[in-house]
Amino acid sequence: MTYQYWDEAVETMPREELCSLQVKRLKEIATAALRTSFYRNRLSDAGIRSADDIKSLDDLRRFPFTTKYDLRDAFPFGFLSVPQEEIIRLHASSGTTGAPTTIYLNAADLDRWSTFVARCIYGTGCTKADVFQNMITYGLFTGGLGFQSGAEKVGMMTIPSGPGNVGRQFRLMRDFGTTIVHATPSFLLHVQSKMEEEGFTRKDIKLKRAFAGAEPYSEDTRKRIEALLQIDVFNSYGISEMNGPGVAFECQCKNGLHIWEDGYIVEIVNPETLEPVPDGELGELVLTCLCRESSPILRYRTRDLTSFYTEPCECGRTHRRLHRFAGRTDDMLIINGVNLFPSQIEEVIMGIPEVGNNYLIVVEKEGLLDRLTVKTEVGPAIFMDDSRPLNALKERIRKKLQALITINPRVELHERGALPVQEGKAKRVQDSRPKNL
Ligand code: DLL
Repeated sequence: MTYQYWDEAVETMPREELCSLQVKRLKEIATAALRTSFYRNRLSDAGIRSADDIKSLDDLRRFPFTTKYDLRDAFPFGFLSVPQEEIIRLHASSGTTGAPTTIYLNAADLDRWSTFVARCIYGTGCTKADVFQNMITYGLFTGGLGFQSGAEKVGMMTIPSGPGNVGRQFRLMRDFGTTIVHATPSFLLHVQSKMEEEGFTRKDIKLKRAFAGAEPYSEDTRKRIEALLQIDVFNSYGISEMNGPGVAFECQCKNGLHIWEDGYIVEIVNPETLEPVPDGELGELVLTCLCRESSPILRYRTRDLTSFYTEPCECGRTHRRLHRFAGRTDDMLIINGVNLFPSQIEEVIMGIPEVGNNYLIVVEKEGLLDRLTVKTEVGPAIFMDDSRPLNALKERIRKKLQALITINPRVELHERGALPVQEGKAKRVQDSRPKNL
């Protein structure tokens, strides 16, 4: 296989050189951070008063961690390191819980970000001849505009469709010959399940690839989307505090996400001790953004759980790879004392072909006990008025879940289209238990 690189020299740079580049950039970013009201005192308290106090990457361990709460406390301008007139764009995370967190970009920051996104897109094998339909939310969310500018940099014709209106999505695909789409995996599944109803077949569209991210999903979900739409699906990871998409992406090998180490310093730590975990072990991803000077964020605790691949990738890139995300530290459910990640449930149900494309996890209190119900839609081969196969399927799902998660869940089967669908990130868990009990 021949691999395609956006910037071969950087993507295959020997590790030693890559580390030197990181030190150089860390000095620049620390200099910018020392200009912000948030970091000024914190960094000098840690003994970093100028770039000269940084000699090697080990010095990063002296930097304090930054959390979402810090960003909220310093809202709106505590992280700004340049005069506001230099800023040309702001993005904010959804802020569904509390104040939004905001990042600011100047022209150089924006150019660097779109170059990273272009690198991700190009590395999957796309070229300027492709037609790109961006079915993700635009606006303050980084997915829309972030991918838009990366795709434009690659030179593809881009269709900024945004999410929603499945019929229109298919018409755009057919009329303009869309070859690549970008969406959340849950929206891709929703789009696929509506294809027939909207009067389309696979032959009407030229789709080859999809970029799927912004929310966790299992390997079986990837395979399901690939099989149903007959395309290649590439995992895409990003987080608004680190610009948004373009942080880590799968290459043509589709085997783990390369994280761009010329743009980010990557640590994986034990979320309790905050000490680095041994290579290959699961831990919390901590990122230092080296590519945005106007609102620097250092050692950011993402809450996302992943691990490093220990062996190099076949494609020749030297930037390390992350395993598919296992969930977030704050996503973990504790059900009658058993720890459970929603991704474990998805792993089971998306591997069962008779199960449909949508599901919901419901947790309630029943007396003193927690009760877990897994609601799934059924696939097109299952009919809701035939109770024998329905009951057999229910029992199969229940047993498989119980074997993996050691909790005995209630399983409910629903007709196709009966469970709620979000245009943005899927809301997979409804937890109605009283808090702090
Ligand atoms: O979701 C940025 C993005 C846009 C990524 C488009 C990919 C594509 P936030 O809204 O700040 O930013 O949400 C970031 O989403 O901390 C993860 O918990 C989750 N997440 C993002 N990508 C993945 C992925 C954007 N591929 C949060 N797998 C992160 C698992 C993901 N979780």
